[in-house]
Amino acid sequence: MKIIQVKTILTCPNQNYLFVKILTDSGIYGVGDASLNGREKAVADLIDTYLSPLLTGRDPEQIEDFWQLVYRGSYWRGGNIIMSALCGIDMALWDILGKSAGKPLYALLGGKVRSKVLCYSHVLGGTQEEKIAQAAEYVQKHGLKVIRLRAGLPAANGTFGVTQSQGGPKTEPWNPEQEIEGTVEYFIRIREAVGKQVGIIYDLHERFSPDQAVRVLRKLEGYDPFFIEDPVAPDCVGSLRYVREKTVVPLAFGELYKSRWECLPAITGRWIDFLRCDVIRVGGVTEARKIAALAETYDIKMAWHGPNDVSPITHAVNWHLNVSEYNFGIQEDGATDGLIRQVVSGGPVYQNGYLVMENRPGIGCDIDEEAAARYPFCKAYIPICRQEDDSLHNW
Ligand code: KDG
Ligand code: MG
Repeated sequence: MKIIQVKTILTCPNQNYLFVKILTDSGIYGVGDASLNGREKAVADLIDTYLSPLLTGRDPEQIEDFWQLVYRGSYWRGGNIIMSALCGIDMALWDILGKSAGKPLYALLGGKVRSKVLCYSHVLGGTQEEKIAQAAEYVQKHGLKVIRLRAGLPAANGTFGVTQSQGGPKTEPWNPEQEIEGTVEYFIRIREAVGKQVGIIYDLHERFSPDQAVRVLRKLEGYDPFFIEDPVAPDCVGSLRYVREKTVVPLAFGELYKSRWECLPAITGRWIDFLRCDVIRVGGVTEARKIAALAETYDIKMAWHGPNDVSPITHAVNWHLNVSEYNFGIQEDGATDGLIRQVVSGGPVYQNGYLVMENRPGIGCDIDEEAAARYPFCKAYIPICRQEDDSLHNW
């Protein structure tokens, strides 16, 4: 079998996504997700200009060799743009392998060790009252066992998310003292609303300094968080160690890591309980399974990043990893049931607090290219945060 064409498909069904479709001379094709929120065109250009010519004429089964060719062969290693491009291709190659073997991806990864996937969903809503009502409703209506809250002035409207502001990024305020108080108050109110049986996750989104993070986490210790996500930024490894040494709250970390090597200090130091890498950001299935194996070695559970800015293809890949990896913890399920469902078919669906998926060869998703063309790319930015003195802060 030989690769005859590599296509990039950039589409904006409410939110930009970048897909890769690899066609072979056997008629089998594979699909992958290379979406990188706010920088999609840069990834598409890398694939179209540099990577597609390297793929054409190759045997699609040489997945590891192609991964190494892109990672090491370009000399300039890693980074979000290269790794996202690599992921789109890597996923499509695994999809081709599964389809040609007539097996779902999880079977190629060693087979199922579980039948369904525990997941958590986001509480969105506007005011704190609306969010509290929404949390209780989610639990009741969808049977969710775990819910996720997020940083960003809980009492204010629309302070989190992706904007399609053509002129530039939307600016959101950041006031750490207000946020520390708001986070703790919000968490306690949600705990009271949903009871002890429901797990609560709080995403602090890398915004606090180490000392602020410790203040929040210590206040939350008595309220049984399922885990607290990204209390500090990943740039300074000592920050995470500092936080770990000062709290017993379960910690989840890693959506900004771009490689196995970046994860290593947190894994070997066992500063975290859940590793939350994003499959797209680490270069696809090939790297994801190595990362999961490393985490298993150190008794750390996987909680793959699954926001709504990755497509149902990535949610499906997450699911295949989840059912086949021994050290699975929980799966984030950012809502994927908007317009994107017109473009991508397949992927996991809810069933009473779990994610299940139909048994199909490969990843189990397909792209409707005509539907994708109906939603052309629309430049968008991730918001930024500024403090009261106007200085920029991590969003
Ligand atoms: O594009 C940025 C999002 O992927 C990120 O903000 C989502 O933090 C996130 C999460 O945990 O889902
Ligand atoms: Mg997060």
